[in-house]
Amino acid sequence: MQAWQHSVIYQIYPKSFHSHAGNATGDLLGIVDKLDYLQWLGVDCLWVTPFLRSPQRDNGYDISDYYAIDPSYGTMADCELLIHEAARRGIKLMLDIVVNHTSVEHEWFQQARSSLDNPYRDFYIWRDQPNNWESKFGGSAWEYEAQTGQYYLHLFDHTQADLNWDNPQVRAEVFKMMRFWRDKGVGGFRLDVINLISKPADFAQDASDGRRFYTDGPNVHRYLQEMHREVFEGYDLINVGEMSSTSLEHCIRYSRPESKELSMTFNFHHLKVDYPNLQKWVRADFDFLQLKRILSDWQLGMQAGGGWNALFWCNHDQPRVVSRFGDDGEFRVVSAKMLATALHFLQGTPFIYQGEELGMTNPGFERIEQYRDVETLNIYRLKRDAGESEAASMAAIMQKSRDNGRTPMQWNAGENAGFSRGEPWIGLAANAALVNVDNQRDDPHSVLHHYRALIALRRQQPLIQDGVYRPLLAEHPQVWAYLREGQGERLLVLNNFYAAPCQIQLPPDVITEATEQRLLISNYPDCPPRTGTVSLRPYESFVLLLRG
Ligand code: TEU
Repeated sequence: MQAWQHSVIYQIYPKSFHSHAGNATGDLLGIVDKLDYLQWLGVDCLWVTPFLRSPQRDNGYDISDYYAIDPSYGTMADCELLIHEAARRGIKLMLDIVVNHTSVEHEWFQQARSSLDNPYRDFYIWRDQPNNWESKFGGSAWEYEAQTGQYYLHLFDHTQADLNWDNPQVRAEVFKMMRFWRDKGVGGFRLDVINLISKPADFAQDASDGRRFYTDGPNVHRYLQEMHREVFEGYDLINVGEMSSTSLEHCIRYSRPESKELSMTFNFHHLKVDYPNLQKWVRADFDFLQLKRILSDWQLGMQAGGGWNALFWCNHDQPRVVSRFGDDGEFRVVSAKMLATALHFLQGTPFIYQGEELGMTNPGFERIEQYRDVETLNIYRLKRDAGESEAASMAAIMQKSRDNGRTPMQWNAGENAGFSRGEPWIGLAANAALVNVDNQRDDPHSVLHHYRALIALRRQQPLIQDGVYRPLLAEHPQVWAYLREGQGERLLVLNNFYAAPCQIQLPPDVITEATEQRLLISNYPDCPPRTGTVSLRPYESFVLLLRG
C-alpha cells in the first residue's frame, strides 16, 4: 500500500485562502495561519496552486520564474516556513508545477522571441503558418510574433507559450527545477495539463479543435518515465497529473506503479455532464445517469488496470459542487454531505477544495464586471462579438465560470468573511455570514464535521482503500448505490441525488436476515436499520458496514 492510498488532500487557492498581510489577495503566511485548522480537519497533504513568480494573467498558471516566489504571495523564507510548519503537523505540501507552457514574460521566451537563431528559440514551438487548432480559452492557438515573423503555439492564453518538450534541453531544465523543489522539501507535485506536453511533429489541420492530436500525445509516457527517473526515483513523493480530455487506458498507464510515471491522475469526464454536446458555455442541467456511469466506469476500469484515481468534485476551475449537483438553497447542508459521502467512499485519493468542506456555493455574480477570470472574460467577448444576447451570455457564465470557485474562503461572519482586512480582489458570496468555518466548527451537524468524519473514516476502514467497487441499480434515475467488497465484509453506500424522496429495492444478496449492519455515516440524525427495501429522504445518504 502506497502512502497516498490513504491520504486525503486539501487544495488551496492561495489568492483566495487567507491574507496575513491584509491585502487584496491571500499569501503564504496566510496559509501558515490556518495550518492548525487543516490539522484539525485531518488532511495530510496540501496542494497549493501556483505561487511562483508570474504576471498573474492566468492567476499563476503563467509562470515567469520557476525559482522565485511571486511577491504578492511573500518570500522564499515564507515558503520554507510553510513547508516546515506543515511538516511539523504531519502535513505535506504539494507544489503545482506548470510546464506545458510558461508565461511569455519568462526569460526563456524573452530570449526565444528575440531572433531566429537564439539558443532558446527551440524551447518553444514556432511555425511560419498557423494550423486551425484552437486555444482552450477561445480563438486560435497561434499568436504572431512580429519581430521574427513566425507564430508560436499557445494551447491556453496567448501569454502562455507552449514549451517544446521534444527538445532535450527543455526536459533537462524542467527536471532540474523539479529537483530544486524536491530538495527544498515539497512532498510531491501536481502537474498542470501534463498530458498535453507531447505534440505530434506534423501539426495537421483538424476537423475539430486539434485536441485529438496533442492529448496524450506520441511521447508523453516516455517523458513522464524520464521525469520519474530524474526526479521521483528513491523519494517518497505524491505526484498527481492533471489530464485534460484523456482516456481510461492512458490514465491506467500514467498511474499504475509498474509504469513508473505518476501516483494518480485527475480527469474531467464526470464534470462535463452539464456540457450539452461537449459545449461548456451553454447553461444546462446535469445528466445524472451519465455522471454515475462515468464515475462507475472509471472505478471499474482503474481497478481492473491497476491504476489510481484522484477523486474530486471541485477545484479552482470548477463551479461549486453543491450548486452544481446538489441544492444550494433549502437542502444545502444535506446535499453537500450527500455529495461528499458519494465521492469519499470511492477508490482513489480524495481531494477537498477550500470551502467545499463548508458547502460553499457559487456566488451568483450577475454582471460581467464582477468576474476576473481570463477564460471567462475571453468567452464573454467572443459570445458578444458573435451576437449572443447579454442575458444568454451571462446565464452561461453564472453557471460555468471558473470564478464560481474562486471567491474568498469564508472563515467567519466578520468583515470580508475573515479573508483579509483589505478589500478582496474578487467579491464574496452573499451567504458568507452564514456559511463559514466559525459557525460550523462548533456545530457537530455541520458540513464541516461531516467532512472531518469522512477523513477519519478513510484511515480507519481499509475497505475504503481497497474494497472492490460494485455498482448497484445502475439505471436508477436518482440514486447512486454501490458496494465496496472485501473478505467477509462490505460497505453499502446509498445516495439520493434529488429532493424527491424515493424507495429502492436492493438485490437480494446485499442484505439478508443474517446480515449484521453498522451505520458508519449519514446525513440525517436518525437512520433506522435497513432491509432489502430502502426509503430515502431528500438527498439522503448513508453508509452501512455489512457482515455476513
Ligand atoms: O487547467 C486545465 C484545463 O484544461 C481546465 O480545467 C481549464 O480550466 C478548462 O479547460 C477551461 O475551460 C489547468 C489549470 O488548472 C487552470 O487553472 C489553468 O488555467 C490551465 O491549466 C492553464 O495552465
